[in-house]
Amino acid sequence: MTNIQIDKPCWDILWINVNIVTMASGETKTEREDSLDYGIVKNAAVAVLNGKIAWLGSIKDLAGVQYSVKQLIDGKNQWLTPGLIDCHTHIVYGGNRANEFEMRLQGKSYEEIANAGGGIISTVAATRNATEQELFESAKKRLTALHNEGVTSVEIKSGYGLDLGSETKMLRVAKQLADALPVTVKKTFLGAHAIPTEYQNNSQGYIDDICNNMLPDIAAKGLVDAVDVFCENIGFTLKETEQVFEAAAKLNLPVKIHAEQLSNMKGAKLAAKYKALSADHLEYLCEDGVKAMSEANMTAVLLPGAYYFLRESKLPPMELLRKYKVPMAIATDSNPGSSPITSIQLMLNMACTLFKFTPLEALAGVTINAAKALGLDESKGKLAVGYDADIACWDIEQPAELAYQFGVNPLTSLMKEGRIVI
Ligand code: DI6
Ligand code: FE
Repeated sequence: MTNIQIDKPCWDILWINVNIVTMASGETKTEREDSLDYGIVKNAAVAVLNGKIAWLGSIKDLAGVQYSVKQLIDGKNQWLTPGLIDCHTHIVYGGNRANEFEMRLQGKSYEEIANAGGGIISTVAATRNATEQELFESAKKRLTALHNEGVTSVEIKSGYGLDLGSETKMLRVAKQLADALPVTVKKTFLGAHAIPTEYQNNSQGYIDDICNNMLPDIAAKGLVDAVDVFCENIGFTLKETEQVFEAAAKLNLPVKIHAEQLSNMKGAKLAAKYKALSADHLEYLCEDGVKAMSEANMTAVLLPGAYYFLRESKLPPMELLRKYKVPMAIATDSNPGSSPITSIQLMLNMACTLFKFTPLEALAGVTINAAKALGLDESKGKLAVGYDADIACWDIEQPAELAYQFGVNPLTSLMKEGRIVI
């Protein structure tokens, strides 16, 4: 009798003695979409080849597999999750706004400070004055802090330059960060974040500049993955938002929106018309908007750090988002004004304590659903064969611990596209 010769794979790395949280659930596509599950496999193994997950499953099933491997990692019964994804940040900026924090505690509101020329505009001045190197150095510290907590992908928005040169400078820094650290960076153009002083009382002039000049130029340089607008009573109107979305559509760029953070402007519904990747903040979102988001297959990005730091009291409509099965992501919104926070682990905790997420929903919010908010859900956000080997290893006894406690960092190792980076 002759043995059938099977080409046995030679894996780069094999994790053994691990418990895995795949975040992949259900047998059929419909089930997968409708149910959220940790997708736990205890006593598991994960094989990595060419930066991708090549095999995963129970160690028992591994016995029936023919393989060889270059490097074996003993996970010592720790837990693996997908690398975490912070899908909404503004980490590139000059200066800080501790002075405004002090003013708020003396009784001024965030809107009052913004209307008096502080707020976003004060960070714009500091960002314009900063050199590219200075912006890079300060943002690198923030990105390193996120990375040290298990983050392997991040979104970075522009929006503190508000002119062609300065917005380009910010997005170039975002690109340099991707080269400097083992983190995937998605770059979002947020030129429509505030009206710069040059265009005071001429918001239409600024929108025209964005649509006809800034966005096409920056997109041509390959510095934009998506386009965002701050649609708000202290930001841009629905009509202005739509003009920016039209300009993005012409360039085939996906859109996102800051909507319903301080008031209900129906921004999420408008974004649904443009099949936006996500609508973000959403405390004031109404049922109409939730329905529209659900129909457009959008992700809701909720930002507990901004809610906490601004001492807001209106909660996002969690029950409606659940009812209409809108995937919910969470993110740091890391920025100098409303969320000077660079801890994704704190967001996991706050999503539960402030927004009533379950620990499972919170973890989905920084993995599978965060990937969807960035259009990365075909390659990142879960542990599955063919997906990128972005893997975080945690010294915990159960996955709920990731949201339950805060302060001691349980991350023991981090893999980025097949490479151990921590
Ligand atoms: N929403 C926010 O929470 C941040 N930007 C935005 O559009 C605030 C930005 C800032 O205050 O600097
Ligand atoms: Fe934001």
